[in-house]
Amino acid sequence: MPTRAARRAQQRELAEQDEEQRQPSDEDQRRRLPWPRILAFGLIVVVILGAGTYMAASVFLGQRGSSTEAGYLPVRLSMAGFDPKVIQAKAGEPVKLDFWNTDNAMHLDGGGVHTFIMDSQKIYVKIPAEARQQYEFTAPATPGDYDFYCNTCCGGKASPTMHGTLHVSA
Ligand SMILES: [Cu+2]
Repeated sequence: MPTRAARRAQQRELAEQDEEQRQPSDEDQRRRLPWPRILAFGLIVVVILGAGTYMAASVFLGQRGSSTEAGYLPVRLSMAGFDPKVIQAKAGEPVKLDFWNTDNAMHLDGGGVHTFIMDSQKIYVKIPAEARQQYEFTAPATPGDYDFYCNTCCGGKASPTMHGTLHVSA
């Protein structure tokens, strides 16, 4: 019969052997595991950077629409038409518009250009792709609703979405 001490020594030896046998497989796992983690980490980085870029771009475009030169009304031009569609003015007084075209050159047939045209006032303004442009003119002396439109995209003058109204009050 082995003594208790001898049995304990044997158990310790067995435990050590177990650990030795386990170690290589642990190392294998360590060698194999990082790859999915690295890929997941990379994916997260890409998603975060993408979201950050998108948000930065939105903020930038948003600023173009809200913070503008004093007295100028931001008017956005896009495939959806004019925003706002109705522009308020006082008869005979200056109308100051801050156009910003949110489409890029790849977007439209005419190289991304939108136009602001008022036949009644002989106004023709061309706003290049992804550009901002201030324009000032004098409102008609006669109160009423005056049509304006864009003729470079989406059916142009024939398309109702490409029209807007200058509402002139006395
Ligand atoms: Cu247009």
